[in-house]
Formats: sequence, C-alpha cells, structure tokens
Amino acid sequence: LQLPARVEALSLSGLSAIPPEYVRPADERADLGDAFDLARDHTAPRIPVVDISPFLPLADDDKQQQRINSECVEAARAAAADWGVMHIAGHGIPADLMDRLRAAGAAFFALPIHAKEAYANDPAAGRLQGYGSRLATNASGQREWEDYLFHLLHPDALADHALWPAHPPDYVAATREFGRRIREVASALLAILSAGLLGPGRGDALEKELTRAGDDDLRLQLKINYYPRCPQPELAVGVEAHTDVSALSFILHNGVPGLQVRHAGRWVTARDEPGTIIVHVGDALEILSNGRYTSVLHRGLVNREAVRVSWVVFCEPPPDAVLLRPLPDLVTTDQPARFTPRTFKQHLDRKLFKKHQRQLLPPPSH
Ligand code: AKG
Repeated sequence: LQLPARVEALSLSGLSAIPPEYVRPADERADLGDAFDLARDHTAPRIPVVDISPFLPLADDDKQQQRINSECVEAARAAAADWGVMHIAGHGIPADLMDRLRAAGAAFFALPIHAKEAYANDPAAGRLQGYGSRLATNASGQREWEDYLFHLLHPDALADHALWPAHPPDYVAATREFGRRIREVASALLAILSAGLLGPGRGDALEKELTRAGDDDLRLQLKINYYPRCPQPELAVGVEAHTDVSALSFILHNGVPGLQVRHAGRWVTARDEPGTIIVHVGDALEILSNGRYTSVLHRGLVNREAVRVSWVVFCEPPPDAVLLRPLPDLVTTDQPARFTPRTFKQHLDRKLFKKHQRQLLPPPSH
C-alpha cells in the first residue's frame, strides 16, 4: 500500500487509526498525548520570559539603564544555562509584521496540496529547500506527523526567491522583512548572552566568533512546520526529540500548543505567551560556551482538535568558514574544553552519521 506523501492528505482522508509508520516505539509513547491536554497542566514549570528591550538601541545609556541591562543579562544567562530556552519579550518586532508573516505562511498552506507540490523539495537529489515531509530515511521506517516549507531567509543575496511561494502576494515582502528584523534580534541576543559568559564589555565575543569577525554573515533558515490534526496523538509525534544544530533558533506559532522542552528530567509543554518569541540555544552556542549554555532537547506533539503551524528561524554560522570551539576565555584547568573544534558542516555531518548508526541498531526489546 502506497501512503500519501503528505501528512495533510492522510489527515484529510478522515482515517481513525494512523498508519504503523507513524506509530512511535513503546518507550517513546509512554509520555505522549494530546498537546491540548498536556498544555492544561498548570502545575508544570514555566519556561522563563526575558525582556530584552534594554538591549535595543536606546537614546541615553545612564546608570539606571546599566542596572536594567545587568538584570536582563542575568535573566538571559540563567535561562540559557538552566533551560536552554526562553520566551523573549521586548524584541521590538512589530506585532503587525508577525501577523503578516503568520498570515502569509497560513495562506500558503491553505492552498490545495497539488498547488503546494509546485514547490516540492527533493532531499534525495540534494534539493533541501521547498515543500516537503520528513519521509523515512532510517531503517525503522519511522515517520513524523508534519509537512513543512523550508528555505534560506538571510543573507538576502544567498536567498533563492524563485523558491519562495508566489501566493499569497505578501509572502516574499513579509517574510523577507521578518528575516531582516530577526537578524537584528539575533545580534542583540548574542550580545546579551556574550555578556552573560564574559562580563560587560565583552558583548561582541559570540557574534565575532560566529561570523569570522564579521567577514561571513550568520545564515538564517526558515522552516514553517504544518502539523495536521491527528486522530491518535498519543501514538505519534510531529517532530521527534532533537537538539538544534544552530547557534540560536527563533520560534513563532499560531497559538496551538505542541512544543515540549526537556527540563530537569521531564517534558515541559510551552505555554502561549502572546507577543513573545521562543528562543532555543542550539549546539553551536553550547560548543562556544563550553557547555555553560544548554542546547535544549525538544519535540513537537500533535493533537486531535486544531492544525498547529510554527515558524522556526535557525540562526547558523556559515557552514565551512568558522571553526566552532569553546571560547578560549572559558577553557581553564578546572574546566577543560568539552568539545573538539569542528566546522558547522562537520558538526552537522557527524550528528547525522551518529543518528543513522543508532537507527541501524535493532530496536530495544520490551
Ligand atoms: C523543528 O522544526 O525543528 C522544531 O523543533 C519545531 C518546534 C515547534 O514546532 O515548535
């Protein structure tokens, strides 16, 4: 039996039991569920909310401002160390631009599947950008309950706008402007997190290291995740548990719950914190910080009631030009380097290789 390539088609077919390819192994299923039910647990800890407005360009930098800045640095440092994730408020991106971005992505996914296929990617042929579904590439044949649209967002000169949806008409303008604003927020956050590692006056260290002192800009990749309604959310996941390879990842969503992060030995469901942007620390920042910041393990759950859409911007160093290694100031005799130097591309290749090795092992017996 040939399964439809798109999860949306499966979901629309009205099936009541999901195909076995989507059923997760028993150990992973133990704590899955409908994201709406899990989001109702108000005893769960709350992902920290950090107001970064003191770091946006301001007219005067008086003593009061410096005090606020140090509180902001400490709040972001603690969140990045303890959680590896935070909601940022005060990021300065206008609400109407975020609404335009969401409306543009939603209008693309509202197109019939055959119209979206005009943008289909072909990972087997090396074409990663475009409309796709994570089809099984592993021995167990396991699939995820989502379709997505993926493309490079910044620098604009490297973006292939021919691959960006022509419908709706605002897609390119809204998405491009959002990319420009996220690039600024990435700099502000890297400055805050740099000061958190090395003290005030060293706010430029992380961005310098990630961009070869500005010679190669950071790359932003956009992935719009589309999680259709799922009749058996306790058996499936939208995105399986992983850490991001990026330095930072920025996430917006349509208000439907689904993101879970691992914290203190349990899965915590992210709450809706309107107006904020979720930020993950990724592997590249964990390496530069010599493990002081945590690359957060996270996953995407699905639900019966509503389609979830999320917009993730992965903020990455250039693939070959930068050597990722712990900042020299953070390597001491007490705290030796925890990571060997590698380029971003080498890190990505090693991670994929390890994953394939793991998946080729026989599944654990129960
Ligand atoms: C990913 O696309 O890598 C995610 O982790 C998505 C998270 C989300 O949908 O909130």
